[in-house]
Amino acid sequence: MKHFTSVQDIGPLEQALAKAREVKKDKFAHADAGKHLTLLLVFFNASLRTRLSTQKAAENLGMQVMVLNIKEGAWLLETQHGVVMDGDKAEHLLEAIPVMGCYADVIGVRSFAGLTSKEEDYGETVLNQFIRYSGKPVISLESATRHPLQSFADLITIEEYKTVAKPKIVLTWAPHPSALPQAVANSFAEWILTAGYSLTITHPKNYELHNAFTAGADIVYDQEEALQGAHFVYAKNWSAYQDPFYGKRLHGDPSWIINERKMALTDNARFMHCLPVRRNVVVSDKVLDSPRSLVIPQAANREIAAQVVCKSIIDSIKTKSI
Ligand code: AN0
Ligand code: CP
Repeated sequence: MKHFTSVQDIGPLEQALAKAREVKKDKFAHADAGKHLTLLLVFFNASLRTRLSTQKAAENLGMQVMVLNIKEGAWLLETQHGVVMDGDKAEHLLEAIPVMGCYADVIGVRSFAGLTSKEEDYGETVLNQFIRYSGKPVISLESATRHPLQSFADLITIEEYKTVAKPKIVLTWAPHPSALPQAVANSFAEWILTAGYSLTITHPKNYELHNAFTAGADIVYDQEEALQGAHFVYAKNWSAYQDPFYGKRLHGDPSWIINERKMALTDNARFMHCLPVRRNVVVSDKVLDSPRSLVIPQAANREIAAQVVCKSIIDSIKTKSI
């Protein structure tokens, strides 16, 4: 694997899931594989799970890990080309990225959607500059349009907890007080559909996602109808994708919360969320605290997903296939 930015990069999912099961059996089976290789994790946005799980996964493989938080102690970075840099940004990505590439063998990048320009966000302008100018393998730690490490962990979790071969999986929009990216929802849809599962997506009108991610899913505007018979309920807020509403929080209709009454419509479904989650806005305490909730196993599987990805990149570096 050269870069890891979407489900396309991981190869056949059956093999990736088999590797995840191997990692889970013994996290330290390849404890020296990454010796003398350095992973740099660059964060343009906040993170709890991604920073900890990816660092842990890389260290399980013997890699050295450096973390750079752009908003805490680094020079603020200009990302646009051709601008007169007389504002608050002291350094350009055009220098910063190749410099990072001098010190790191692999670079992980978190850069959320700005939600002001669909072209910039869906053109992945920051992630693509890391790929282009670092000369090193790049791992997405959530880019403008996707969060593949999260979706891989979500798929591992579904494989572990499913009780029927073809579960009914429902992705539901949920309320939130601010405008959030579409990345988690896009990626979840992409991975679940690529894995061959049927997916139902439910959201209020005007919250339609980009059909490049959702083609093949059933879109149901009535949340209660969508939840009927579900085995997994994956809740997530996202802002509008469609024009003229791109990046906007159109409303936070509280009736879309996931609570016990909604879960009672399902086939004893498991509740999933990538975290961080707003209690009693997205989901009620009772659902989140119930034994049906998988949010902690999902977070635990982030380490496993990251380790499969890091190992695959290490193998490519060592065999000089990249
Ligand atoms: C982010 C998002 O919705 O993309 C990160 C989720 C992993 N969530 C928030 O900003 C609350
Ligand atoms: N789920 C997830 O990516 O969490 P963080 O934003 O805390 O990394």
